[in-house]
Amino acid sequence: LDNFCKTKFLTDHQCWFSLHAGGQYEYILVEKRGEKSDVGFIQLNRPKALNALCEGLMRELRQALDVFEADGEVGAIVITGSDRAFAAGADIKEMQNKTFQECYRTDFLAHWNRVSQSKKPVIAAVNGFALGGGCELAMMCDIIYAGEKAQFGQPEILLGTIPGAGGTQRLTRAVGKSLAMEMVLTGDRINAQDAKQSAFEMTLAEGNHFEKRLFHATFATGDQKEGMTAFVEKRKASFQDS
Ligand code: CO8
Repeated sequence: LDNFCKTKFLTDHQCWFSLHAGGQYEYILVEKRGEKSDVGFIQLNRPKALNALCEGLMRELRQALDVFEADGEVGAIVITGSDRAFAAGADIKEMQNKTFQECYRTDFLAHWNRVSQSKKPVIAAVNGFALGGGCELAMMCDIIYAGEKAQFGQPEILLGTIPGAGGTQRLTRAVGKSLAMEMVLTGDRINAQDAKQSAFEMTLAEGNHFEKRLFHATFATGDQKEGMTAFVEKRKASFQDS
């Protein structure tokens, strides 16, 4: 992104418009909104996959955040999805066949934290499914506004894995230990009313690091392979505790 703008000698503002007009983004829609064009608006736009967070989408999200952060006109950033889905989680088809070694060596999905590192306030406007990584993405934002149709959940257990982007940590702080454990251990979802609880703000580095290692370790199990394969093959998983 930097190179793109630098080679064209663009200012941040021009860079943004150039990217926008040039359709550089495949998985997100990006524009500046508000009377003063001071709201950076990012819409996840992968409708056929319910905004599943594939590598490409997350890369573009980081790029858009970089552009808005560097843009002096922008005061706050909004991340949203569609009525049907904020995001249905990390892309299961993309990670289905990863090995433990690969996850560990590449520190799989480590860069997802970018959203929580934004220097400008980030608001998640959530409707529809906010599941797994989608729920975690929403919780990385500073404020969550949830619509009537919002459904939050951490269904990783149904895939033979665990939350890997802060779910075990941020959810606990957002809805309390009891409900968080219930959600993580059953995969059950909650709606906006249930989720309306106290705010959270933590650094969470240690907890997140520990969680990431355990998340990676699930890729060494047969149950993760079975859970994700079953999802892709549209059948119920048959877990063997392996
Ligand atoms: N990944 C890939 N594709 C997906 C995903 C996903 N997470 N969710 C939905 N899709 C796809 C489906 O495969 C389907 O595509 P196709 O038509 O090509 O088969 C399309 O989106 C529509 O989905 P459905 O037909 O299943 O739609 P339904 O309305 O019947 O169901 C659900 C909607 C309930 C949302 C269902 O799609 C579902 O259960 N999705 C999976 C939800 C899930 O398990 N999310 C967690 C993923 S794991 C995760 O996020 C781990 C995060 C770890 C982060 C670590 C960071 C360091």
